[in-house]
Parts: sequence; C-alpha cells; structure tokens
Amino acid sequence: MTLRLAAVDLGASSGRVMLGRVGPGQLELTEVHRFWNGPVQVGDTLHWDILALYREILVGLRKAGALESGAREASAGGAGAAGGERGLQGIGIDSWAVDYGLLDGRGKLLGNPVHYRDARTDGVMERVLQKVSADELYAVTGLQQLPFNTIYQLAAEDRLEQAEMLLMIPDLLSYWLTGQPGAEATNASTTQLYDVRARGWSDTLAQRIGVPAGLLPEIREAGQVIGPLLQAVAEETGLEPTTPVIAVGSHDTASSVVAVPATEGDRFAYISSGTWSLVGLELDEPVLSGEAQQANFTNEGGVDGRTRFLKNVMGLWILQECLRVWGTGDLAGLLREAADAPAFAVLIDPDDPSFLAPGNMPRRVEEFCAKSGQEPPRTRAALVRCVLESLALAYRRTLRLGQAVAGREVEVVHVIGGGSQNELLCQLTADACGLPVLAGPVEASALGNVLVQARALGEPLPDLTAMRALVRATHELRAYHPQGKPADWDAAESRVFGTR
Ligand code: ADP
Ligand code: LRH
Repeated sequence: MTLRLAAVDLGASSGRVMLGRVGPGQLELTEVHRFWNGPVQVGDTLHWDILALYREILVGLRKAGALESGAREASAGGAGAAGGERGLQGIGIDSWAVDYGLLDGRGKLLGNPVHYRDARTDGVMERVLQKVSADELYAVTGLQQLPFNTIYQLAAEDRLEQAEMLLMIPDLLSYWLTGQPGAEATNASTTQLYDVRARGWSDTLAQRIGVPAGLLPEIREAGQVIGPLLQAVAEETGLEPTTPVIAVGSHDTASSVVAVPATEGDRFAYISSGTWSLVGLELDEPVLSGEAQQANFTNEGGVDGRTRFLKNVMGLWILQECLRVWGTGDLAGLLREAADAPAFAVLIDPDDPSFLAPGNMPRRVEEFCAKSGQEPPRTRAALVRCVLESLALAYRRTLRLGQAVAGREVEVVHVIGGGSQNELLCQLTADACGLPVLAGPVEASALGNVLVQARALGEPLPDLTAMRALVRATHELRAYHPQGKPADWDAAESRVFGTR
C-alpha cells in the first residue's frame, strides 16, 4: 500500500507543502503549495509572519488531501484509475532552527515570533558569557556560538514574565494543528539549552540565564505521533480528524540529512544548501573537544540519535538578498553570466557578520572589498561569481577543519537542497574541495520528513541506511568531478583567510 503523507517544510526562502507517496520501492514528492516566507519589519523588530504561514499550511494540507493519487498515474499511462485515493495518513512539519513562540497560561501566543536575524541579540552573547562560560556552554550543549542561538534570544526577550511555555516554530504549528505541546529533540538541540549527552533540557543552564523552570516542554523524538487533528482543523482542511501529526526531524537540516543519498560505508560529507549552507559530517557521538570548540563546530541532534557535526556557512542568503535588492528573479541568467566572468577576481568571507542581517548585500560586498583592499566587482555577474567562489572556499575550509577535528576522512561531498541545482556552485565546490560532488535531491528536507513519517506508520525502513537507499533508488543525482588547478584555490584561500 502507498502511504500519502504531507510534508510541511518551511524554509527562509519559501514555505511548501509537499504530498509524499511512500511504499515499497516508492518515494515520490509532489509540490502542492509553495508560499513566500519573508520577514516583516514592524518598528524596530524583525518578525516571522507566523499566522500567514499557518494559513498557508492549512491551504496546502487541504490541497494535499484533495489531490487524487490515481489521476497522475492514469495520465502517465499507468494503472491508476480516476477517482483514486485521497486524504492523508500523516502530516509532519519541519522548519528552520532556533526561533520560537511564547505562550501564556491559556496556550495563547504572546506576540509574533521574532526572526533570528533581528538586532535584539546584538551584544547579548557577551553578556550571557559573563554568567556561563563559553567552555561550560560547549561542554554541556556542544553547540556552535551563533549570536542568534535561542539562549541569546531568550536573554534578550521582554515577554518572559507572561510566558508559561516556549514552543519552537514547528512545535508551535503542530500545537495549533493538534492541541498537543512538546519539543522535538533535533530542533531542541539547536537552542543551546539542551544537554547533548543527557539528551534533554539542561535545567541548570536555563536557570542560570533566568529562563523560568517549566517553560521548556517535554522532549519528544522524531517518529513519535504527536496527536490527531483538532476537529476545527479537520473541518478547515477537509481531512479526517483521525489524521495523525507525526514528529519528524523538525529541524529542517535534520530532515535533509536523513535524505542524504549515501550508501552504507560511504565516507561522506554533506552540504545542506539553501538560505544557509550547513556543512559537515554525520557522527555517532558528539565531539566536545577543545579543538571542536575552537573550530566552532556544532553537535546538533540528528534523527536516530546521530550527531550532525557541522558549521553554518552564510550560504545563498547573500545571493538571495542581492536578487531582492536588484529587483530581479532571473537567477538562471545571472548564473550563466557568472560562469563566464573572470575567476578569483574578488573574494569575500561570506561568514563576515556584516552579511547576517537583511539589507543591501551588493553594497556590503563593496564595503567588504574596501576593507580588504580589493577592487569591488564591477558587474552583477562578477559579484555573483565572487559570492559563489567565496562560498566554495568557505566549504573547503570548513570541510577540512571538520575532518581534522573529527578525525575522519571524506571521499565524497553530497550537496542537497535548493542550492544543489546551482551547477556553477556545485562545480566550484568540487574544484575547491578537490572531491567529487554528488548533487541532489533538491527537496531533501521534505523527503526526510516523509521518510520518518512512513517508518512511524510501519513502513519497513528500519534505519537511515534503508531510507537513504530508497532516496538513491528513486532520485537522480548529478556528479561533478574536480577540475582546474588546486594551487589556484590554495592561493585564493590564503587571500581570504591567510592573514587571520
Ligand atoms: P530554504 O529551505 O532555506 O528556503 P532551499 O533549499 O529552498 O532553501 O534553497 C533555496 C535556494 O536554492 C535559493 O536561494 C537559490 O539560490 C537556490 N535555487 C533554487 N532554484 C534554483 C535553480 N533552479 N537553480 C539554481 N539555484 C536554485
Ligand atoms: C536552515 C537552518 C539552519 C539554522 C538556521 C537558523 O534552514 O535551520 O540549520 O542554523 O536555519
């Protein structure tokens, strides 16, 4: 039997609801609804438009449930009959990490969730580190220091007094669908309030930074059923009220790592390439050494207790913001021109903090060039080339560091997510890293989401190896082999990072 499962996958560049069909040898996704997910600046605060997202999710679930399974197969000459299957056997939600909603004692949302790129956390990390040392934080949580980690957002929070419960974004949305609160573990692991070895909240850390006891709800693991739909939600979406919402790797990166199409025994690294590039390795245990802390590698929780040992690289965000500022959606045209632009003309450090907040990225690139004594790119194509080469360099540096710190050698790099369609970036990544790159699948988070749901519903996908084998058998990958002169990348690396 084929399971019909909805994956709600909220990325910073867009939200989508996908209908997944999963059965023996079968793993298909159909995009049923995609919607804009832009931040909203009101006064001095940058918010997520959470109610708009919720409304779009309801629209998407209605569409997913109503889409007939038979129709597509019939038109493709298959055996499906008109009037095929409808409805859903499961729903899973994954989304970006670190952000949350606060609820009062009646379960009402206390204001719009604040976006992690908001300026309220400026300077907060330094304040918190006076109460809890960086060494202690790393020893407990194993998390990379990012200024927007939940712990720092909470230290800057002005609604804590009225708050009774904190729900991470996917947990908040699941709560609205089911009425059941909880904290899915992979996303909880990104808060810097989660004890990575004990695999639960660190009450001690929470207390030390003034987070009230009891604000953090019970942890649940990916694969647990959260609950059936509330009656009102079932009516709104046209779904059966018994339809279960299932906890998946609710941190989108955790779901996308599930769908890395690696074969057992592969020594692989991954780059989950979207708004952010999450660059790292999958490990069985966290690495909490001084070297790992120094390298600022994170040990985020993966599905099935794995560790996502990775680092955030600023990613295609810089390019997204350039397109927004230029008022163009012609990414394909710009990438074609960038492929012909001169190589290594200008290089930036994409992880420079000046690129974090929304804004005029072309100008910020110029400012970076001025600071580092480079002529700024003269054309849009040159600027795009500069961003992509700089990202490839950051990937190379991060992967080399990760391998050294974890004592692991990598033979292949899997690039997954929307950025896996960027052929120029994939080739530059292979060239910079001196490793073969396998690109795809594009919708990795949604695939990881439905795979975990399918297993929870009894599909024989016992482990990540089986899930990955199914992805590999059902999705085409594109291979890129290293080209060009490695010495050019060595020289480029010392230009950007050499003086540090
Ligand atoms: P997120 O989940 O963070 O919203 P996605 O995985 O959806 O991110 O990836 C979005 C990125 O994928 C965009 O920033 C864009 O650069 C890239 N992308 C999307 N479509 C294409 C395409 N056809 N060719 C090249 N790059 C693409
Ligand atoms: C990617 C992502 C990433 C987090 C960032 C906030 O969407 O979840 O893993 O660090 O958003």
